[in-house]
Amino acid sequence: KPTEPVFMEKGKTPTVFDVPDKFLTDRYRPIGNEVQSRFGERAEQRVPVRDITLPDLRIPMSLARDEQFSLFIPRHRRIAGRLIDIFVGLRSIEDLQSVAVYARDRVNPFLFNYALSVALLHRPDTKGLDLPSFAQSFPEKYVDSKVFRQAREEASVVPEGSRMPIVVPRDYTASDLDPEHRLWYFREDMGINLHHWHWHLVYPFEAGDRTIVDKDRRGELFYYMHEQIMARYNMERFSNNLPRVARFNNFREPISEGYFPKMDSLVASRSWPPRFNNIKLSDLNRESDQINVDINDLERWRNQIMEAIHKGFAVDESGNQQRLTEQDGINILGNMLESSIISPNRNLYGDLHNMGHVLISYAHDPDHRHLESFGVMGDSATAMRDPAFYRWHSNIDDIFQEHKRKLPPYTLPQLQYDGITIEGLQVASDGGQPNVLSTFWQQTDLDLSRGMDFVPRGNVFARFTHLQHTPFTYTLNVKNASGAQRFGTVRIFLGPKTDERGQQMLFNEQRLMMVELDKFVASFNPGQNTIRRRSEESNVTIPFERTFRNLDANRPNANTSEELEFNFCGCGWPAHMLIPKGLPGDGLRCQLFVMISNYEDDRVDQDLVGSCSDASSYCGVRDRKYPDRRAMGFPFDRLPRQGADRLTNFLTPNMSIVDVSIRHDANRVVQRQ
Ligand code: CUO
Repeated sequence: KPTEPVFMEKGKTPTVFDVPDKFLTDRYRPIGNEVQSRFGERAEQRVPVRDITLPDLRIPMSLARDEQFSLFIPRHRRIAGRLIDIFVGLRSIEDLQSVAVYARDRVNPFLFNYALSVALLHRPDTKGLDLPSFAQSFPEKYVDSKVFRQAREEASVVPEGSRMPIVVPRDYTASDLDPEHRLWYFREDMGINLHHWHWHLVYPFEAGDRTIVDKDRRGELFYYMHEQIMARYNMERFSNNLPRVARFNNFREPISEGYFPKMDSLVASRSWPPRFNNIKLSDLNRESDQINVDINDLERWRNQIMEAIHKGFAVDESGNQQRLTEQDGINILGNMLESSIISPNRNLYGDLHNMGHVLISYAHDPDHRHLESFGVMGDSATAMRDPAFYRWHSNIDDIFQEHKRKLPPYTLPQLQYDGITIEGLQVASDGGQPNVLSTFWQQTDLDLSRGMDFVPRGNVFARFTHLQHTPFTYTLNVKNASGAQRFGTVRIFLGPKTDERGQQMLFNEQRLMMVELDKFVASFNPGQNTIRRRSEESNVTIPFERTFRNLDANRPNANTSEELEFNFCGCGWPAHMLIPKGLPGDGLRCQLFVMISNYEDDRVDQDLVGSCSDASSYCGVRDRKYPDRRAMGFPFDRLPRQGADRLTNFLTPNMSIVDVSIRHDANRVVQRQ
């Protein structure tokens, strides 16, 4: 569609690209002038597009415009890698713009958006550009398909300004007959799915240019970010009287949890296929996707990886041993298991995690006889909606834990910080009682118009419901007996106090459900110190406005330089999901844990100015090293030392815990202002 601006649209100024004739597709070339003038009339801004020699787009164009696109499918990855290379390799922004405009009318829209986004994030000359929110470009991946018909009707009948938001029902994918459905607000949360999509955008596992993949500790971060998703999901399960996730480790067993997404792809003009209850995986042979993978392959790869873990080394493609050391083993394993192109040996260790996504996403049509595309598990933008995601990732996480279980437990000297003692710890919600956190529902409006075709234009909003909590403050009283100023990293975690049977948890189980809430560096003067920290400052989250940036193009700061920081930067756990939902009444019983570690052992010397580091625990920092030298998940990433069977026995003076309850008020629904 020649009218739709690529990434230049600023606010509501209609923009049109003045393109050389040869840029028009065959269908439009004969009526080129008419098309250009018809759409050009309303344009307030015209962007000239330079006529350049165009690169060979045959490979990117080999994916049809109306196909679904998945990074998990090797053929699609190769195609995407090619397009990324083309975009990254262009010499100037003007050339990039020309090729992008040309490609946009020819290349599959998801592929185009993905490859251009990766290129814009990684080219030195485009790092300041604002990417439109993915949820706005492709709302079809985030909301009930019914919303679109209603939105079109609203837009064509009601003038802008008088339009009412279309209310996305609270839980539209299933009924309470399905216990798994209690988790709808987590699995189908737009912010969580955007975070996951963005994370994989920042950490692609394949690209022609190795430097795009080979980021500092990316394999370890793959492990840790997904481990935290599992910890968070298990806390949410406890918040809904459900047991923790059962690993999907027998690949031949039926998957009892079905999922019916109720979403339509506007691009593919097809519904996302469902997966029925109790479906088994099958060997895949889908010629059009060039996929030929057996369950047996998954099993073989898993066994090879397990063997590497038990032997303590991987074997690379030249037959050399690569040791899985205390320091780097987890990073190598992450790349091996995911897998990424920096896996030590993709022939031997295969592509376990990615292919698990693919097998699950094609369980309904393994040989393509019904001409169906993949289910939501096949796309990082939608995978977290499916209960099977958590069963699969629980299996993946357990393989990582197998390696972690082999490492020596942390010794007391590794955990202690001489002279630093936490003497008091409290958390308080604004206007609430101490050590009680509260959650409720909130409704927010999202403008869908950018991702839909209709006239007349103008905003149409969908109103969706999500979890929210009352902001809170941690207060720490810390004694520094060292006689000098000291620096420490304050590490804050939250875990369930009891398991699904109501029993006090063993440390070794609880540690795997410890959710990181925050991490920051603080200085301690000799004597008594009081540290206060707000929940909004968390080092794992990004603020609501950034998760849904461009929500409203008319907001005061739209398109100013402040917003240019918001790129890498769309990665981060959504702030509204910082803490689990909890339970009504007395609430969910949790333990809040705080540790202060010696900053001298944690520090990574680098300049973080202007590098958007505020969700660094889960997302790293753009173009920088991971900003904490300790193993990710420290101090909970290893088995406890002898005698530390409960969290209370694990504590050293520089740690502290307090009981906290999370209370959920299901009747409180607040409209976001
Ligand atoms: Cu993020 Cu399985 O890696 O989805």
